[in-house]
Amino acid sequence: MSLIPVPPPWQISENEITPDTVYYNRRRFLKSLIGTGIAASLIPLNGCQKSSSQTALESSLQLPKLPNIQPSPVFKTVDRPITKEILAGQYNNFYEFGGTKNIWLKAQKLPTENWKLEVTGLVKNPQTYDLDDLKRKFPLEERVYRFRCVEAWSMVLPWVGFPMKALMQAVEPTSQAKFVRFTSFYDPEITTGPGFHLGSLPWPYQEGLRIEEMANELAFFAVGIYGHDLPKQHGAPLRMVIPWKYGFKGAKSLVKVEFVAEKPATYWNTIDPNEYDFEANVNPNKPHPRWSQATEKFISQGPGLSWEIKETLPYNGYGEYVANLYPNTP
Ligand SMILES: Nc1nc2c(c(=O)[nH]1)N[C@H]1C(S)=C(S)[C@@H](COP(=O)(O)O)O[C@H]1N2
Ligand SMILES: [Mo]
Repeated sequence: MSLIPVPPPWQISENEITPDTVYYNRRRFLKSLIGTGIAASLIPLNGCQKSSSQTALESSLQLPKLPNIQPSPVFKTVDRPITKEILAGQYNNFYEFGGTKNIWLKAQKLPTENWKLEVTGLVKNPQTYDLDDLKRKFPLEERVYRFRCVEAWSMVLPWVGFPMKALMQAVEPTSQAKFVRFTSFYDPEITTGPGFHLGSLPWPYQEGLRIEEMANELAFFAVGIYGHDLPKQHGAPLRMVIPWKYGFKGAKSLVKVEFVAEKPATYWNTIDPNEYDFEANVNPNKPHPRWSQATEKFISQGPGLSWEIKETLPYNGYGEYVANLYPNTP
């Protein structure tokens, strides 16, 4: 796979793309919470560092191609182009490794060898899978999905993976299972994001779905992107992709999937339930308490970081598949 060199200014800082108020407030909020200067951890790059970082970025994306991937017959295009790989691979959120948009580099510390996914809780067949098991047992396909972050930026990403409902069929949830808790990799020796050692943030990163949401055709486990294994910054080796919800619902680097009876506590919802609700469906008519969700900054082709303002769609454009899950939403 040939990578397009990143044109200067290739290193994107979040305040170039997020409205200043958003940037300031989300950062200020975290800052007040953990008492440390997150904005200060943005690394200014000089020419020398730039080229070594650029090489590091390119090599972080040069990963084994996944063989025999079928394109999904249904989810193969959307109304806008696929985001350039080199932009998607350097504009990430992964708070375990920091609160800035240069965490793609810090995330390279994530150890992905001998990865295990434990599937447990209210199921008939609890399982512990390794990555090869997952890739062998489940039908891998490529799905091109819109991706919308709660911070009002968006991309289109070509994920490779399998539907969550295939995993559900394998483990057979019992009738008591009403919710599912997803847990990300956690090791305070390695994941050195802001406040990690202060004990004030609700690590590990966890997310949750209702069981009917997990069973929806669209809910997806990704083991790859752009035709190859998942880069660490995207949540290697396995992450959730829930395209009709805000990006934070898609926990990265999963180690555990647990079927439970009660609604699980989740990371952002625990930090601030008014700003990050459990359901978190993309909804242009429901503003975030501090900004509108009516439009989004679509990051697509570059060169460098550029975006187009697009209208945000209800359920991120996937209403025909998921609106029936929410009969009480107008
Ligand atoms: N474990 C973990 N998962 C996470 C996050 C995180 O900080 N930690 N950030 C979330 C947010 S806010 C977004 S927008 C997406 C970003 O995914 P990407 O970096 O692959 O685009 O990951 C989500 N999953
Ligand atoms: Mo996000």
